[in-house]
Amino acid sequence: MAKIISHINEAKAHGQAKLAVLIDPDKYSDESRLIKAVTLCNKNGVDFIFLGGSLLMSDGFHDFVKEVKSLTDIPVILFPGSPSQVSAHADGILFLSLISGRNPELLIGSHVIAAPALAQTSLEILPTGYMLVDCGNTTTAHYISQTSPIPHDKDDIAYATALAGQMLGLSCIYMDGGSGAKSTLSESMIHTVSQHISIPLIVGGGIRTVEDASRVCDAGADVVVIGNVIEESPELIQDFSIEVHRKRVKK
Ligand code: 1GP
Repeated sequence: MAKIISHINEAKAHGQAKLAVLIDPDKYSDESRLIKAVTLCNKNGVDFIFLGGSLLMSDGFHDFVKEVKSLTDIPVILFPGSPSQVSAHADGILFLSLISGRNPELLIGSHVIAAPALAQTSLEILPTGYMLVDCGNTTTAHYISQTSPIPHDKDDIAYATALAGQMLGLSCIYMDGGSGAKSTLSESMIHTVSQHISIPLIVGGGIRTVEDASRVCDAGADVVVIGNVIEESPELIQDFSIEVHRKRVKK
C-alpha cells in the first residue's frame, strides 16, 4: 500500500503543505538530543521524518533507524546518501535518482545495487527525482555527488528537468540546495517548477527561519524539509509546524 505518497498527494489536492524534519544520524550521536528532537516532532504534528545523510560517518545505521521508529508513529522515510543507508526498519524510502546531474551511479547505478535488497522489505518505495540547486555554497551533497547543481537563477532548466522526471514516471520531485545551503531556493524557481508539474514538490536546503518556510510554501512547495536549523534549535519545530500547516499551497 502506497500510504505515504497517497497522503502527500491527498494533501496536495487540498492545497495543504506538509513538514518533514531531516535527521542525519551523524548529528544525533547523543541519544538525548535524538529523543528531544523526535519528541518535539511528535508533539507538534510533524508529518514525516526523513532519515539519512550524504556522508554517513557513524556505525549502527539499522539500530539508529530502529530507535527512531521506537520513539514515534510519524512515518520514517529513508533519505539515503548511498545503498548502505537502506534499512527495512523504516516505513519508506525516497528512491532518489539525481536527475539534475549526469553521474550514472546516482541516476541508476546505485538503484540497481539496492533494488534486490529493497524487494525483500516492505518499505514503501517513493521514486523521486532529486535535483540539486546551487544555493550559494558547495554543500556536502554537491561535493559527494560529483555533479554540477542547477544554477540558482536557471528556472527554465529546473522546470525542464522536473518535467522530464515526471514524464519518466517518478512519483515526486525533491529540489534541494543541500543541507546547510547558504540560502533557500528562489521563490521564482519553486513557483515555476510547481506550475509545470502535477506530482508533489518537496523543497529543502537552507530553510532557517519560519519566514523562509513561509515563502517556500507560498511559492508552491508541497513538502518543506528542515534539517540544520532543528539540530541547532529543536524547539523551533513548533513554530515551523504552525506556519507550514496554516499555509494553503497556491497553484
Ligand atoms: C537537506 O533538504 C535538506 O538535504 C535539509 O536542508 O539541513 O539545510 O535544512 P537543511
